[in-house]
Amino acid sequence: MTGSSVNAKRLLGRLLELGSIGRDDNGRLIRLAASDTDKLGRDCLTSWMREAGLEVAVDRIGNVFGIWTPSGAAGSTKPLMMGSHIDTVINAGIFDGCYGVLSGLEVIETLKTGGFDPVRPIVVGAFTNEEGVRYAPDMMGSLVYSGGLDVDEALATVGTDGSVLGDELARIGYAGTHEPGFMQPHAYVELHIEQGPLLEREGVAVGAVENLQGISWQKVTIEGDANHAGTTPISMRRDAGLAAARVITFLRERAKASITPTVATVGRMEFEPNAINVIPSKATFTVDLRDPDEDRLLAEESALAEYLNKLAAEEQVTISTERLARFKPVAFNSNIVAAVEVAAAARGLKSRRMTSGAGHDAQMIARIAPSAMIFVPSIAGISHNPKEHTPDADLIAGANILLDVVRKLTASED
Ligand code: HGY
Ligand code: MN
Ligand code: MN
Repeated sequence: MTGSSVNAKRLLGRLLELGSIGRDDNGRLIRLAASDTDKLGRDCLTSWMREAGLEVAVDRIGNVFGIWTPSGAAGSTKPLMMGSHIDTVINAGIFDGCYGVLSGLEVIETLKTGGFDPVRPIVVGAFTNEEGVRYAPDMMGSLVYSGGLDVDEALATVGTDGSVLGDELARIGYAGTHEPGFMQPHAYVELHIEQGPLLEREGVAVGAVENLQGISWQKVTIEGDANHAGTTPISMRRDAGLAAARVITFLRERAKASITPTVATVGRMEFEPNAINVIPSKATFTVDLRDPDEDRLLAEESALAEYLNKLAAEEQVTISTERLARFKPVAFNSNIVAAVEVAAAARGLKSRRMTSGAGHDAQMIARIAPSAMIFVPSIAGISHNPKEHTPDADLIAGANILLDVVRKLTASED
């Protein structure tokens, strides 16, 4: 039957092509939100969308949508939406986010050329700033789209490089005109690499993602006194660097002792004056706390706050914190999760229900539409790393599951 499977060669070729865009002189893939390289990625994606005959729409926060409205769907208002992101972290792999966007485009092209006539429009979105590396919070474009953050407030966000998001979107030509949320999805399905070890370890091809853990991001600033590394006795130091190091070990010990799969990460840290023979006067760093259980996440946040107060007294430093992002755990739509399992079984693939450890745009779109995710295995669970890899057969299998689920969700008005 035509259109019963995606065009593997086209999808795999596009993943490699998009994955080659935005590499620095050392070959590292870096497409931070609203940067010049993000523009190049966006330009490539929108050219593919136009070649596929889709209407391309960009909203005010720069979310990009490829829209297919076939004759039978013209009257229907609520589209079936797929999506993810094409912005990356620093020195990224080529699949995180891009796989879901390109597979969504591939599904539309396969259905369109296969003569399928959906009852509703089908859309694929690439949401702005999912990674949150340059501008916090992460999942920003989908958060704004789902009404969780005012668009003008988001556009005013100052980045880690001092840039302003709205200015950068205008500079790269992606400050769109559509109001975020201009298309309220009938349902949303996101295909993504697992970015964890479970599927590979269990030899399961498909993850039917039923929930996603809560995320807490904050910036911590510790201020002490610069002093001479050689002459200042330990007892007289107000060492911001030492205090920061104690926070890292505190977080690790708490996470290891937690009764739930709590994770804690200090991913970014800066010292001032950052000199080999000067006791740091200031340490600025980020804390990323996550837990599938909201009460546990709250408990971890208050345990950290309490520890920071104790630490400030012990090390005679001052400590301040700034919230950067806070998202509660999200449960996905059980009917769509079941549809993923049925689709996998129909193709003779093993699937398992699972929780997402990573944040995703589906976490935000679930606020406005029934949503769910499909995972495919990540080799050794590696992601946010150029070694990120998923075998071609798994990539194509996942895209075919997305195809089958989308076909089911648009074959009739339910
Ligand atoms: O942080 C996350 O989980 C996602 O990669 N933005
Ligand atoms: Mn992602
Ligand atoms: Mn990511």
